[in-house]
Amino acid sequence: MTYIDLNYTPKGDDLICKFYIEPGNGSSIENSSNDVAAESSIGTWTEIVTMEPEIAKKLKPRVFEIDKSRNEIRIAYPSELFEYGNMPQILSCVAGNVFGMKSVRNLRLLDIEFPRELVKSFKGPGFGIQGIRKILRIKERPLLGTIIKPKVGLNSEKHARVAYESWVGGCDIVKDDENLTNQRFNPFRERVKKTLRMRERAEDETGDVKVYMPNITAETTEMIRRAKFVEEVGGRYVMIDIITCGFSALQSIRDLDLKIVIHAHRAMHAAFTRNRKHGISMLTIAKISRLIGVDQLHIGTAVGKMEGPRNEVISIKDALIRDFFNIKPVFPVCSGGLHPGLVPELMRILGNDIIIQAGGGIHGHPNGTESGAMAMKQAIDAAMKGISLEQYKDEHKELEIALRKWAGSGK
Ligand code: RUB
Ligand code: CA
Repeated sequence: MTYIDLNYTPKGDDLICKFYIEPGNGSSIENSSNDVAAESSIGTWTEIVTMEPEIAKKLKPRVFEIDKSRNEIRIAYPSELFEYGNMPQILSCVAGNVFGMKSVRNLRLLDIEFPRELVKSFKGPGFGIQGIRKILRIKERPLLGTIIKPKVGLNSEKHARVAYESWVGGCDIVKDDENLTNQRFNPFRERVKKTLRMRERAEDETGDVKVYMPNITAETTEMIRRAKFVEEVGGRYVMIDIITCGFSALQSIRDLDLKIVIHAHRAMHAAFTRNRKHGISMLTIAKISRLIGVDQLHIGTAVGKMEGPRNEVISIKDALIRDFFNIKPVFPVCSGGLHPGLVPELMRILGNDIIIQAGGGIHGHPNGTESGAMAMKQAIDAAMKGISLEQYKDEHKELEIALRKWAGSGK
């Protein structure tokens, strides 16, 4: 059976996947594309006697585009192939066995276009950018967050203390790191209670709204207990390592419909997003996460310590905020190796609708966390006013010290 139909025009309810493809030994791009379309839908390695013409008629996908100069193909899948609202099932089709077939040497899922009805079967973010800006009462500037450092090791008292210093220095958001959950040296419930108490103190002292994002990452039922606990004790946010937990676990949290913003950390994504020829693009992960319903997602920085080309980071940001049927826009989070000296460039590339997070770039300030937060906030203020850091630092000593310490780093 051939799945190639270059005259096919996709229908409105088709799901369209764009792949980068390198044929395996001896195969042509046409044959390999055919194999990908077959394995991800109704076919297998040989003709089968159980195949009925009706099945093929209803469920057969079409390879409708083959661009040999770029090794890119597009496949249109009839939406009947998919269970609505079931992301694991959708991915088991279009991002499942295909990556392991001998027929492809390399295969990368570059993008998925979801049809309206399938989109409508997911909730999307509960809050999104507008909802979050409303909670924090910040209209235009980027939000400023920090990750408590060291990543792990502080006890709950010290953790709460560092959080407090970050907030009074000017951070809006304080978050746990991706590998801090419920270790003995810093138990989850104790940490949440103590840190939220400090949040109230910081709010009283500054008159601003502050938020804490405890990392609830765990086995799903435990994660649900933790999310409910956060809501009970007055938290407004949770953070989840969405790749290590899995999309289904994420959906279980989203489906609780708590009055809680969901921050998504993407630790482990690079195991399959980094290789430009094989795996799944971060753009695809971003779209999936938005559909299921994260409110904030790490997208990279285009500057700083983490890998990720500038144009790719921009396209991920665009995918999080552009119109997507009824699905709210997700707040893009820039994080990884950031410090005040990189802020204007970051805002120039990505705009103001971002969350800027710094861990080392705040807690590494020679005068401590509070000064570190002040320096980051000063850098944002300078960029918002269109004043260069060189000029702004003359009147802002925290910024001046930070710029000196990290001169040239991350550029
Ligand atoms: C950053 C940090 C985050 C990274 C992850 O700390 O803890 O885990 O942002 O990378 P620091 P990404 O500011 O000290 O570098 O955001 O690219 O997923
Ligand atoms: Ca981290």
